[in-house]
Order: sequence, then structure tokens, then C-alpha cells
Amino acid sequence: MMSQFLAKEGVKNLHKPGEKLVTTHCCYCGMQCGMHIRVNEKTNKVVGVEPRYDWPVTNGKMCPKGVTAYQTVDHKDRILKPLIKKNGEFVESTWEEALDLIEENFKRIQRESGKDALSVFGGVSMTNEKCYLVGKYARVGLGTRFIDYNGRFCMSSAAGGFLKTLGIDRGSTVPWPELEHTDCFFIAGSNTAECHPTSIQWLWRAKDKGAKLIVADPRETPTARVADVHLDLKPGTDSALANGMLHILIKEGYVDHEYVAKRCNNFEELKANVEKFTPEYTSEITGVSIDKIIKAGHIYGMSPRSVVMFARGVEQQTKGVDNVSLYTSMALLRGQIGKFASGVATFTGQGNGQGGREHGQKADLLPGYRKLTDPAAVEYVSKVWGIDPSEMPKPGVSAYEMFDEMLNGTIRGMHVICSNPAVSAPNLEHVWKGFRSLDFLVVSDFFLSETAQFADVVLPATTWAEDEGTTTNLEGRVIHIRKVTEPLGESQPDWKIIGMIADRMGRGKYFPYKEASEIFDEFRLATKGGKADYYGITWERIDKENGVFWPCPSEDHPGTPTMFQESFGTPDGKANLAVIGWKDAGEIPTKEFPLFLTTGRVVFHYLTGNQTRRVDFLMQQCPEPYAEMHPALASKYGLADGDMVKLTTPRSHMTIKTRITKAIRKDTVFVPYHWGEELAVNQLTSDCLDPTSRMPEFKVCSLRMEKA
Ligand SMILES: Nc1nc2c(c(=O)[nH]1)N[C@H]1C(S)=C(S)[C@@H](COP(=O)(O)OP(=O)(O)OC[C@H]3O[C@@H](n4cnc5c(=O)[nH]c(N)nc54)[C@H](O)[C@@H]3O)O[C@H]1N2
Ligand SMILES: Nc1nc2c(c(=O)[nH]1)N[C@H]1C(S)=C(S)[C@@H](COP(=O)(O)OP(=O)(O)OC[C@H]3O[C@@H](n4cnc5c(=O)[nH]c(N)nc54)[C@H](O)[C@@H]3O)O[C@H]1N2
Ligand code: SF4
Ligand SMILES: [Mo]
Repeated sequence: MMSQFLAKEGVKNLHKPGEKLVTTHCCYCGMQCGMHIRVNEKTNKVVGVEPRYDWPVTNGKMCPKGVTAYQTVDHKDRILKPLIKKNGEFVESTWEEALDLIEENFKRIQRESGKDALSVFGGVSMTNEKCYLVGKYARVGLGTRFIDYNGRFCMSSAAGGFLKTLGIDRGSTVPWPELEHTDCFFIAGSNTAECHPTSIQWLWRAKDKGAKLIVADPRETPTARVADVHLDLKPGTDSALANGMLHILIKEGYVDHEYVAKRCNNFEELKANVEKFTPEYTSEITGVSIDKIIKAGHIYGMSPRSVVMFARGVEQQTKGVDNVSLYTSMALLRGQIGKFASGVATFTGQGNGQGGREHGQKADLLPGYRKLTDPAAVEYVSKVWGIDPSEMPKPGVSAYEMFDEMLNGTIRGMHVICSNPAVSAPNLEHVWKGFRSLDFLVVSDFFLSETAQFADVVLPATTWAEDEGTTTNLEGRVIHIRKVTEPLGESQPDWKIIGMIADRMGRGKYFPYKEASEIFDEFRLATKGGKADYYGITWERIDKENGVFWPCPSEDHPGTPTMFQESFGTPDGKANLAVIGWKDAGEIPTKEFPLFLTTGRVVFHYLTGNQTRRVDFLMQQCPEPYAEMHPALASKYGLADGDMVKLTTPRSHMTIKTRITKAIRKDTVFVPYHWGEELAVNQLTSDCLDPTSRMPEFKVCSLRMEKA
């Protein structure tokens, strides 16, 4: 298999004479693995990949998606020219024609219904330069308050929890290479080995030195399989489990009282709150055995250097912010945050899931994590943008809630840039209706996605390999994405597309850029003084220093690999321990729908699959979705491996193959979500949102099933 071949140490030179290597990073997940892309010097075509052994975060390791990513650059399905829908069919057009049509319709809609009738739906598989510009495009180019992005489905609960407890949302408080020296990993709701595969090397290195591993997941993932304790909890019960852990830490004397007294608020309140979360009570709610709960509490409590890590399993819940706050409080009670090889981290999902969530694609945020509700922030950013503060639109609504605004007629036009919500949003029937109700939809993508099928105009964007810029990886390290080859066909980088439309809207003078580097310079200034301060970061420094960690307020500042060494980002500098009780998920099993449905990923596909479903090797490994269930559950329903099963939730139903495995709870069915239309599991998922982060509960809903 190609991936194993490439991962082998010693296989250093794959490129041949006549090929040049361009050093960059993978386009997919937040690991942002270092790689060299092989380019034929004569044709300037991308022909392959070579691992980058000297990238300190990933050391030449890559996963099956990363080693095949290059195949998407010159793929036969690339959109090469703008497409306009005529009589229900897409026809190729010139850029002039497409821009004329966009200008005409965008202006008409705003004339008839006001500026906010247009909206922008962004994404974070783009560079910081582009993500920043998408926010500016909505507010300055179109003048609308309706902008949100796919990170709402991904990182918003982690952001909410970290802001509440630590005052700053940087996904990891600790740089990855230090993890080799960690004594204990407490990992909740992360399928690390499949979703951040190249992180596993750090766990193995630490394990070789005796580190312990605790995994909380309803499924026995490849990571849970090698854990010292696998806490196989019921979906949606993390807040009880975390409170149970806090209870043990206090009862068994594992609290670092000096650290807590000096650096944390709310200890007495937390202590009173967790009193009732005895191992017995915790076991009753979570379904995890009392023994395992106690064992996990002791292992975590006794370890001198520990890291609490989590991902979407705990965040994509109506209690996502609560879960993040409670798990983070475990690390705080142990005095672990701000120290070497210890702390707390969320596995940021998308390639630029960190940078993309800081700079203004979110309905209520401006660059540098500034708040749109803060007059000083509005004034500062308005000055950078050259607009009057009174022109700055107010906060809009969250990603899923934009579909409500479409259906009630408030939003009439949308520009989707780098996302495929027709597959990735929950409760898809509602979302599809929303798209159908639009007057005018523009989609920028390089492959025709399920969302693009709804569009009036599709604009050909470039892939990551055809433009230069920066991303911020899951550690908070800002890194350099290099241009490998020229844009294919007539495709254009997103920032140029945005500039062209802004120009048509009469706002061209605010988007004067000739190079992505000019956007980066403006962006640095826009973040200056904000919580996510990039002002001191330059492309040159990134190359010289193997990336620079934000916050980095000046060019002579070393950057911040370890967060919160002296104080936290809250107004009083102290962390806020979480005092949060237990409540049920938004939807729980009933008589009619007696099982849990949970959804997520497999190693071979990425998100909505619009990229990875086009790579033959990946499709051969995993061609279609399936319903993963325990043999005991399957036999109760008379199902054998590979039988078709009808899955029904209170919203909709779908029929797919079963996959039978002992590696899952007996009351839970798991379905991966990388396919569209009738194969999209999001037809079934619930639209319950976390009250603070407005993140959908992709990880829990109730389910009925029958043999098809
Ligand atoms: N191969 C691959 N890698 C990816 C991606 C991809 O699509 N494919 N996407 C990237 C992105 S954007 C993201 S966000 C990350 C996601 O990375 P992860 O969050 O690791 O992936 P998921 O599969 O969504 O969910 C993780 C685990 O949560 C568990 N889980 C379900 N319900 C619960 C619960 O109630 N409590 C707990 N504790 N666990 C629960 C699931 O069984 C699953 O194993 O991956 C990134 N990496
Ligand atoms: N049921 C269920 N649903 C989920 C989740 C889950 O666990 N379960 N997870 C959620 C999570 S964590 C996430 S992150 C979302 C992801 O949801 P989406 O953002 O909808 O997923 P992607 O497949 O990344 O969509 C990105 C689209 O943009 C295109 N693209 C990639 N790079 C670029 C670029 O640079 N420019 C432009 N213009 N286009 C580009 C791709 O071809 C693709 O069509 O899904 C969410 N939905
Ligand atoms: S998908 Fe993630 S782990 Fe795999 S090669 Fe790309 S960045 Fe690395
Ligand atoms: Mo994500």
C-alpha cells in the first residue's frame, strides 16, 4: 500500500531526475503534515509527493489521504471555467459572463431586500489570508451581517469552552513534539489514529517510556484498543464522566492546591458541585463500569505530566461547551496547564481550523478574535479596513441558523466558499429546502459538490497547491503553504475571486491586492493587539523557525509554543473552573427510537468526501457508508454482516449495509458521513444546537432500525 511505503523511514528520495520538489503541507487535516510535492520541471505538472522528514511535528509521517492528495490537483473532474445554470444544466461561461450575472443578481437582491439579504458561508480549508478576506468580503464587499462558516460545525464548542475557562481559545496549550515526554494521555471523543493519524507517533514514543493512555469513546477505536483504560461511555454523557473524574481527583487528594489557589477561580464551588458524582452515580449515567472509572481517575491523578485531549466526540453535542470546560478543569485541578509536556488540547479538525476560526468568518467575530459587539474592536478593524465604524454590520446568526433565515425569506442570496453544507449540515431536508428557496446561489469550489448542484453560478477556485499563504496547525503554529504549480484552466485563487466580485459591487478599492503576501500584511495589522495576535509573524520567520506560534505581538517576540505559563487570558488572569451539572443530550432514546446514532469519520475519507471520493485508491478502501453495530445488537434484529438495514430517526430514514464489530457499545450505531444525497447520514442527524456555541449535535440522536 502506498501509505505504508511512504511512511517507511529511509525511503527518503522518491523524486526522479527532471522533477523539482516544492516544500509545503498537506491540504487536509489540522496536523498539516510536512511534505514535498514533486513537480515535473518540463510540464510543471504535479506528479507525486515525498514526505518531509525534517518537519518537527510529523517527521515524514503521512496518512493515506495525505499521500494521495496530490492526485486532486490535476484531476479530470476539476472545474476549469465558470459554470452558469441554464434550463437546469450547467454550461461553461467566461469569467465576464459569470461576473455580470452575479453583479446583476446581487445588486437586484440588495436593492429589493436590503444588504442583509445576501450572505456568505465560508470554510477553513483555506489559508489565513483567504479566511481573513472572506470575513472582510461579507462585511465590506457585500455589507451584510450574514456570514458564518463550516467551523461552526467543527471547532465552535472547543472555542466556547476554552474562552470560558482559559480566556483564550488556542487549540493546544502544548507543542506536539513535547508529547513524547508526557506520562499520561486522557483522550475523550477523538478517533486519533484515524483522524489525526500522524499524532500517534508521539503517543507511541511516550508509551515506549511507560506513559499511560485513557480513552473515552463509545467505540473501541484503534486508539482505544491500545489504551490502559477504555471508558466506553454512552453517547452524550461526557459531562457526567468528567464530573466523575473531578470528584476522584478531589476525593483522592490529587489536586495541586498551590496552583489552584494561585491560578484558578471557583474551586470551592466546583468541589461542592462534584460531591454527588461518585463513581457509582457516574457509572449509572455513563454506563461505564465503576472499576474503570476509578482506575482512570487514579491513573490520571497520579501522573506527574498529563495531557487532556478531546475532539468532536465531546464537542458536537448540545453540551459541547460544558464538556470542554469540564475536561479542561481536570487539567487545571492537576496544575498541568502552562507547563512542559502537559496541558490540554483539542484536536483541531480542518487544515486551517485554528487560523480560520480566529479571523472573522464567524458571525460575531472580527480578525484577531476581536468581538463584533466590542465598540473598540469595531473601531480598530474599521480603521484598518478604511471604513467608517458605523458601516460595520452587526453580528449575524450561526451556520445552521442561516438556513432558517433562508426559509423565512430574510436571506435571498448566498455565496458558499470552500464548504459543502448540502452534505455536512445536520437535518439535511431542512438545509436542502433552504438552498432551493434561495433566489441566487454562487458556489466557489474546484470540484462540483452536492452544494454546487444547487447553484446558479459555480466559480472555479484553485486547490491549495496553486496559491501561496499561511495556515495555523492544531498546535497554534503558523506555517507556510507554498505555490507548487499554476492554476489549472481558468481557475482562480479565492482571494482573487472575492476581489473581482467586490469590484463589481463598487467596493473594489477595499480589495486592491496583487499578491497574497499583501493580504497577509494587512491581516497582521488587523490582528495586532487582539487575542490571536499575528503581528510579529512574517513568511520569512516561518521558514527560518519551522513555524511561529501565536500570540506573537512583535517581530522580536519568539512566539508562544506553551500557552498560559504565567497567567490566563481572562480579565483577572485566573482560569475559571467549570461548575456544571449533568443534563441529558438534546435527543435521547425512546420506546419508538430505542438506540443511539452517532456519526463521524474513517481514515480513508475527508469530510463530505468531495475531494477523497475522487481518489481511486481511497474509494477502493472505503467505497460507501455503513452502519457499524455490535454482534449482539445485530442478532437481536436478525442482521448479518453486509445485510441492508433501514435506519430511521425522528427526521428521516436511509438504507445502507451493516458492518458488524465488537468494537462498539451494544446500544449505539455508528455511520460515517463522507457521502452525499441518499447516502448522507445527515438526513438523519438532529438539529439540536449547543446553546452557547450553536454547534449541532452530530454525535447523538435517537434511532430505530429494521432489516431492509
Ligand atoms: N480521516 C479523516 N481525518 C480527519 C477528518 C476526516 O474527515 N477524515 N476530518 C478532520 C476534521 S475537520 C475533524 S473535525 C476531525 C475529527 O476528528 P474526531 O473528532 O477524532 O473524529 P470523529 O469521527 O468525528 O469523532 C471522534 C470519536 O467520537 C466518538 N464519539 C461519538 N459520540 C461520543 C460521545 O458522546 N462521547 C465521546 N467521548 N465520544 C463520542 C466516536 O465514536 C468517534 O470515535 O478529524 C480531522 N481529520
Ligand atoms: N454527521 C456529521 N456531520 C458533520 C460532522 C460529523 O462528525 N458528523 N462533522 C462536521 C465537521 S467537524 C466539519 S469540519 C464539517 C465539514 O463540512 P464541509 O466544510 O461542508 O466539508 P468539506 O468536504 O471540507 O467541504 C469543503 C468544500 O470546499 C472545497 N474546497 C476545498 N478547499 C478549497 C479552497 O481552498 N477553496 C474553495 N473555494 N473550495 C475548497 C472542497 O472541494 C469541498 O467541496 O462537517 C460537519 N458535519
Ligand atoms: S490528512 Fe492529516 S494526517 Fe493525513 S497526511 Fe494530511 S495532514 Fe497528515
Ligand atoms: Mo471538523
